[in-house]
Amino acid sequence: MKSLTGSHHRRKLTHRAFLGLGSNIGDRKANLRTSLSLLEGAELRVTKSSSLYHTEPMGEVEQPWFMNAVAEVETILSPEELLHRCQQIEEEMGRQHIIPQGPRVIDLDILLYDQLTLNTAELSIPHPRMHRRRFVLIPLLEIAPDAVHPLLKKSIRELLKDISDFSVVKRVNSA
Ligand code: PH2
Ligand code: MG
Ligand code: MG
Repeated sequence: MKSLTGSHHRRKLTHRAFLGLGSNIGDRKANLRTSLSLLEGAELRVTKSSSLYHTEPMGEVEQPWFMNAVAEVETILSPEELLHRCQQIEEEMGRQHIIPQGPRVIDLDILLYDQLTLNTAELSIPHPRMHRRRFVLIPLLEIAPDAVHPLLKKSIRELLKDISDFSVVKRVNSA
């Protein structure tokens, strides 16, 4: 067995990840806030969160407007553990998987996890559509303009310059 003290690559204990939050059923603002407080715990701290945004639904499904936000988290959870934590909260909050890409009480997506790239049947990091979505990049610009997309090697600021999504993303006036 390997000695604990003599190990030359000690595993990094905390990771920085960005999560995308979305809701378009019920009290959307309350749903985003509840999901953030459910995420917090001994294994995960929410270190930054963006403003909330009213966003035009993207994709094929006709559905109500969303409220979206992003959060920076510090966590000791692995990517898979973090995914399961997000899914557990989605379930706890009553999310039903009826229509793919359709209306939901809460959607929690892993956008970035350190500079990791990962592609399994269960999970792709970075989120495969994040660079094409204003409802993700605009809130990210607010809290992490210089975060780099590990595959495209571009910052959030740069990704937004190239984007061909012109859907409406309006910051909610905080009062
Ligand atoms: N999520 C989707 C599909 N379309 N549109 C907006 N504006 N916001 C979302 O979070 C969203 C969407 C599927 O995850
Ligand atoms: Mg999702
Ligand atoms: Mg999603």
